[in-house]
Amino acid sequence: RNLQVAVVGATGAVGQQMIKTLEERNFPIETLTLLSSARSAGKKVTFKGEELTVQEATPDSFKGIDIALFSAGGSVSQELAPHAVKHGAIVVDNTSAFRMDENVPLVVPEVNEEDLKEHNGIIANPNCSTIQMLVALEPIREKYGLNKVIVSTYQAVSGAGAAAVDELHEQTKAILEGKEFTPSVLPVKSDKKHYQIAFNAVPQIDKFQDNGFTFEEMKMINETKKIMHMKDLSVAATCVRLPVATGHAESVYIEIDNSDVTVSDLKALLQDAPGVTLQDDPANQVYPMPADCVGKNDVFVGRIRQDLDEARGFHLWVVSDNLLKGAAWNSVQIAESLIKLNLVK
Ligand code: 11C
Repeated sequence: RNLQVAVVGATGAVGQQMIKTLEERNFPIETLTLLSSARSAGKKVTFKGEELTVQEATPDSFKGIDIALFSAGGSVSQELAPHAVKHGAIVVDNTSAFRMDENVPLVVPEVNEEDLKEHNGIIANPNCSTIQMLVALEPIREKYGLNKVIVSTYQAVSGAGAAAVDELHEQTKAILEGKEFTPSVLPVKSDKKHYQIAFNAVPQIDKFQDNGFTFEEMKMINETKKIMHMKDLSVAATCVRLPVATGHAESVYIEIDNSDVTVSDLKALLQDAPGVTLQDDPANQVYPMPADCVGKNDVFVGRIRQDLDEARGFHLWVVSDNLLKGAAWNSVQIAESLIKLNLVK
């Protein structure tokens, strides 16, 4: 049957991509309800050639809704997701509000789709940088075992929202024109200091925790262990923001259990892995880059090398559109999996 679907945060960077993805996938929708804060209510959005008016999200907005895709910030999810569940909806939440809650499955369909069967109304969509890394690593973990991951990220500003993209454009223009500017969004809008992002690299994504890691880094560490069901996996992350609009890149070092694996084995494995496009031909300078990945749902992997000292160590370069597989597409894919597994009543 066709479903009643709601998008909460419909005017945001991810919300817009969710609507586009629902349309592109021809998701079975009876009615699409677009919800936002009071500030954005009244805006018009086109879906399948029809102009829809965005409405203010309230606890009563979810009557009759089957699936609600949330991407309007953690506090909105905290407040409204329980109301949506009470009205019978399944919530797919793209914020960090419920990710580490043990009653909430945290799902990347290529990795742990079966966890959806344990849901209690809310399903969490992982952080963008975690998702793309795990799509690349899961086939390796499954076949050869995994015991260590060290990742450094090169993340795009759209991960911090549309205002961060505007800030990158405005600063770039100001610098090229020799004009003054005052950073006010990045690295973290609500933190004390703001720094230039244009022509820069900023080693802070989200706020610092007491252990010296940022929250983004801790998300990559904790979410990886939860999704892979490996609480003892050794994971470390350093997350860096670059002046790229869209497309996160990651340099990932892994150590596997098996000591007889070659680069060719890993390439053959990833060539056929779900959700992965292998772009790895150094002789012809073929490797993934954010500019080529924008607008595509896959995770792109290249630069696969064996470590020069550790036979079980490999280096990979992993790139994906952070608004698609990192957010909107993974959420819609979860909704498709819910239908496939017969979990939508
Ligand atoms: C960024 N990864 O690039 C963040 C955005 O927990 O869903 C996603 C935040 C989240 O800034």
